[in-house]
Amino acid sequence: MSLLVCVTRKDNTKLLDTLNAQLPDVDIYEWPHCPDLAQVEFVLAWNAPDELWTQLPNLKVVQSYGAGVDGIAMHFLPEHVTVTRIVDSQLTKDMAQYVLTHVLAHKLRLKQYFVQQQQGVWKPKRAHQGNHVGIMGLGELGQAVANQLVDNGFKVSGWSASEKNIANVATYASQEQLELFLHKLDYLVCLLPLTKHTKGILDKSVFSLLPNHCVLINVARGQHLVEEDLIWALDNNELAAASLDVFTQEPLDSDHPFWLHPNITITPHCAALTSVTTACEQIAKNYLSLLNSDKLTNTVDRTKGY
Ligand code: NDP
Ligand code: OXD
Repeated sequence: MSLLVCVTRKDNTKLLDTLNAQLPDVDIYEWPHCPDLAQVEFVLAWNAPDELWTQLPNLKVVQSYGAGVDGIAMHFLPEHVTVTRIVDSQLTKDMAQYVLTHVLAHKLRLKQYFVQQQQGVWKPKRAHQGNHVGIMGLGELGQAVANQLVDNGFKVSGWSASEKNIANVATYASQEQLELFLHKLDYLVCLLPLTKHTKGILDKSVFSLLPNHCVLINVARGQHLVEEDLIWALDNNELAAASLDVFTQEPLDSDHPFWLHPNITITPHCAALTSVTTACEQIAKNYLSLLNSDKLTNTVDRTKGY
């Protein structure tokens, strides 16, 4: 049995060194350099190409090299294949701090003062008063973000597929309660997984239900957002601003209109980065669990797709 690493668009030197150190007796290969794909039972994947999944007759486990599993084309995988993902307390803390920072940056008008500084303009204004943050997705990350915001004095609402009960958070569930969830928000944070139900969810219809001073923070996936609808909403005063960490195409094209839009803040998919060290501990543990026929950790519900 061997372990195949198919992590694309990243430098995998440290990942492979750490994995080899954690699993010294295991044959670890990096796609596409694998002498016998029939020996592969465990794949570590990130943005793996579709053609990989049809070449692995003995595949048993696909481990995502991140919290999201949308880069694994699950419809190619036989039903018995288990999919797992990274759940890491540091990643969760990083996400909570990223969202708090972007809410506060807007509230305190930091972008505006940055522009004023470049122009030598002295023009103080009171901070934005809106205090109500709505979070789409109340999973590992959404709940941590909710708690961080509550701890910092914000009024927090959350929306998820199933009902939740979270202290000091007003919760809404399912499509029926989406409008109710949206209509009084000052900030909308997207922390949904990317599935066929959530693709394109951040569109004109959602923006038109939000107050027009609302700020969008998308830290989930670029494909949640209909990009032209965001530009339309910002240019027509349907939304005040957006902080975007994720994009349909990454890296973002150098001529993309988001770069120069005065009301968009861009970060390069760095809100919460996978730590090689903690990820490798989880990967090694899951690999050994497969070897010993033990239960794997952080498995995904394949019927739900997250
Ligand atoms: P989880 O799977 O733990 O949580 C997902 C949440 O979304 C759940 O509360 C779920 O509801 C809810 N949800 C799913 N589908 C729907 C739907 N159709 N309608 C309403 N709610 C829905 O995910 P995580 O919190 O761990 O991560 C969320 C996403 O964040 C990842 O999938 C990834 O894309 C992104 N991410 C981004 C990073 C970055 O650096 N920018 C870093 C890490 C992750 P329920 O609880 O009822 O099932
Ligand atoms: C993840 C990410 O899903 O970094 O872990 O986006």
